[in-house]
Amino acid sequence: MTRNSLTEAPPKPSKVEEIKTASRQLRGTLQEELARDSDQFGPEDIQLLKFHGTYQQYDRDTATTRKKEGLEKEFSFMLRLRLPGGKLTAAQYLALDNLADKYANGTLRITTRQTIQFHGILKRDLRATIREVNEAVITSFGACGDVVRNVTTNPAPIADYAHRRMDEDAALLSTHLLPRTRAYHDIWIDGEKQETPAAPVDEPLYGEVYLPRKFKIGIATPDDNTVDVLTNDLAVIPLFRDNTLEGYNIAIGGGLGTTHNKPETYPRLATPVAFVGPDDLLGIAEAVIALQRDHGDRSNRRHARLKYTIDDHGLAWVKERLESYFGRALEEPRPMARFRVRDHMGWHEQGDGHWYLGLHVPNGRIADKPGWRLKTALARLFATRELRPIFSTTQDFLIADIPADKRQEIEDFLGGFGVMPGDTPSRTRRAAMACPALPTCGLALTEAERIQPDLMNTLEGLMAKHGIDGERISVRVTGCPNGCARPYVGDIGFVGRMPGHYAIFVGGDFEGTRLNTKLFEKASTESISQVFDLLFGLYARERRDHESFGDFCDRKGVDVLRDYIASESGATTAAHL
Ligand code: SRM
Ligand code: SF4
Repeated sequence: MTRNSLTEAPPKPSKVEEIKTASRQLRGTLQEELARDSDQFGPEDIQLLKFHGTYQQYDRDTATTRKKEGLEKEFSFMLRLRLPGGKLTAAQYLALDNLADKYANGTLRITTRQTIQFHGILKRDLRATIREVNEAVITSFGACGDVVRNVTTNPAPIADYAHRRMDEDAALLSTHLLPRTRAYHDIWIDGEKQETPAAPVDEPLYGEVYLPRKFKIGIATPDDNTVDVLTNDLAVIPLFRDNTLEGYNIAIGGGLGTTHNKPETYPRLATPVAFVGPDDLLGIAEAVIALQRDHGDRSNRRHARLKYTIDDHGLAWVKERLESYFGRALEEPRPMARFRVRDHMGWHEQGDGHWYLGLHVPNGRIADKPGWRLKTALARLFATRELRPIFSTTQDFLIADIPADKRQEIEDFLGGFGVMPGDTPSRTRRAAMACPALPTCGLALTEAERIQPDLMNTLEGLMAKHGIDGERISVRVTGCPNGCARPYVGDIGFVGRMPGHYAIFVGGDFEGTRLNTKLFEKASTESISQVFDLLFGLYARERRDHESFGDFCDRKGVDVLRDYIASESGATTAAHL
């Protein structure tokens, strides 16, 4: 739906656009607010805080009771960091571990974009936390907000050219695409010392109002699509041959956020549009960003991602504009192999005489629990040995650079804290993800992280009952349709609908190349077990050789599966759905 510029007035920019415009390059009144004795920020500054990597949240577990008692909500802040490719040093990890205890809720949360979030920071500690993050040579700037977010790539520390190059590209894009404003530095790092108002700096890429919406970049080879690269606004797919980089296939317009009952919002996988040479990565990234900056919808934030810009204008129009921003004709995307996803859990050789160990971290929450003191174990491990931490886009942790002869010692060390790398959970459990949802996420309609262990127990029990427990099925749970744990590309997606009820999606693929389809709009948690008892039973009986659960559901189609469930379960399940 392109607008006729001669006859129609331009649509009114959204409120957030007005806030950005008036913000003096993302400053707003953050500096003044920080000096104020209060536990929260005003509504306009809350929007600007996001660009600085932090969200104002409140404890949703206590809010209702406190309201009844006439008390205010308990406000605190989530702080997200920017760690391209999930890579950091041991010293940096130790600094973050320390900050989790000093200012946050004592946990570190690995995100689905392979970085870290702290939860529970009080306003009075926010500046100190950000300063100390900065002292560890890490930034939270641009981890959220309408800019390029953390760039994701393959987590594996394999000592070959392809992996090194992908890490370098992630770091290069991340640094090059950071906003230039000095607001972050002035507010959080220099803080009170600043006396004269800062002069505006040039923002050559983002301009005065930054992007219409968040913008995500992922890098992956077809050989290992752990990052679900096609869910990004800009998917970079390097093609290597004989240890040289031929160039990059470029796909654009991935994005998953939707809104219940608004069919005009939808998940979308990125469409391949071009192939560019090894030296053209920054050029093509800037071209795609400029296209979205100039043509993205700034009036409606639910319609502001690149995926809608592409679908509204059509691919031919988009390609033409892209070529003009890029400055020359674009080559068609080159053929590439079928996508695969490798399992990074357990022990793997790096190719340089060292090994890496992948540890599954349920929902990415690095914490100490009775009998499983992962947080302490990791802190002591990195404090006493020359090893390297890495976060994955599956919310897991890799320990890199382990000498071959130290493997047993590392296992024994971790075992002392109840962390048993040998005890790898099932292939399905290792691939499971859930978003934080309640109690921190202000948008959550249901639980996700907190119900995921029970849900996985149920599903694993049913898989064992039907003799399919050796299968690898991806299960992703979110507390609302925004899709933070990428539920629309898993074999199975549970998407929070209303308390105790989830929309169920099936038929995606493990490789992240096919969206799944909604099977039920609103299933109660009790009915989930009955639905999957029937589905797994059917799959065990009727699957073809080597057919995955996602492929099976896709082949059958949701209408057939729904009819089958209705006929087998009669009124019982239907009543709960
Ligand atoms: Fe997300 C908003 C958590 C990855 C789509 N996301 C949020 C907020 C900040 C809620 C809010 O706006 O108030 C959540 C904070 C919860 C909390 O308590 O911490 C939140 N998103 C997360 C994380 C932590 C989930 C996780 O389990 O790890 C992930 C952090 C990634 C990072 O490090 O940058 C996270 N979010 C994603 C992904 C997956 C991805 O990028 O690979 C998606 C789907 C892909 C996409 O962007 O389309 C995603 N988050 C959203 C959306 C919907 C965007 C849209 O286009 O409609 C929102 C809501 C919004 O932006 O308005 C959102
Ligand atoms: Fe919050 Fe929804 Fe994202 Fe979950 S999917 S973290 S509930 S915004």
